[in-house]
Amino acid sequence: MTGPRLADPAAAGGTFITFEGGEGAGKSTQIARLAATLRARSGRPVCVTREPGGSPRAEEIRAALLDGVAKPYGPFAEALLFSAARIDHLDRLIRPALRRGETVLCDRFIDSTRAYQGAAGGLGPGIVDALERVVVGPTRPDLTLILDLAPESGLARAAGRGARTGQGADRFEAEALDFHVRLRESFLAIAGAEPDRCAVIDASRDPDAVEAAVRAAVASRLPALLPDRPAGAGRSGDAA
Ligand code: T5A
Repeated sequence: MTGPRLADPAAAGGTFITFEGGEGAGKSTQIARLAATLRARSGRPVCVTREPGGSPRAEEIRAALLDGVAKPYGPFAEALLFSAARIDHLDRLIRPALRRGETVLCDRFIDSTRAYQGAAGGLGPGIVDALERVVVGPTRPDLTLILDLAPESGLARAAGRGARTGQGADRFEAEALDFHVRLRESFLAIAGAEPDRCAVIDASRDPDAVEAAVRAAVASRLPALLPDRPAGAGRSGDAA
């Protein structure tokens, strides 16, 4: 067990890391890089997943949410749908992987509900907290990396990718700039309120520099995951 979730019986042995931030902050890019590093160096299996989604049923809910199907019903209904997807994701993928001792890297989790439906969407903190308690329970991240970037830059990156792939803005990318400004403030406030769990990463730099900052945060917060030398390497020469 590398993290502080000893109270969570579902987590025995595993480590749960989440990536958070605004649109186009570079989470997917950095998760792929960290997964490759951890696979090479930690000696533990790594499970990469995302929210909304991550399990077949949750992926179906994701498609509806990103198409804006739930938008007319308001942030509470959207939060309930994100929660329904999260319940399935936790039960089918995250908790079993943690029980097997895997390192789970998840692109977005509870902080996105706090920021998108809560702070930016207007859903009261009482409801957000209550949903978290009943949906997530003790399965909390050991470490949350918050990729911080000016919303204008993140939206431009997302738009650039959309132009290359032919995909238009999704339901949340299409929100007005002040929504994205509130998101950024909310993620920074979460990091300020929970410094033991969260590390803020400056995501405005080039991908290699961001990767180095992510690695440094993981190495300092969860040193068992990033030993100085790859797991199993150089055992015969350890005394040297
Ligand atoms: N949501 C989610 C809620 O409202 N409530 C919730 O509870 C949850 C869980 C998910 C949406 O759902 C919302 C939030 C989201 O709006 P999504 O498609 O998964 O939708 O959206 P994002 O998580 O924002 O994913 P993106 O792919 O848009 O952003 P990423 O993963 O942060 O960025 P990434 O790595 O794909 O990079 C975007 C582009 O920038 C480039 C990449 O090559 C890519 O083209 N890039 C960089 N360019 C310059 N410098 C760097 N350092 C770069 N890093 C990446």
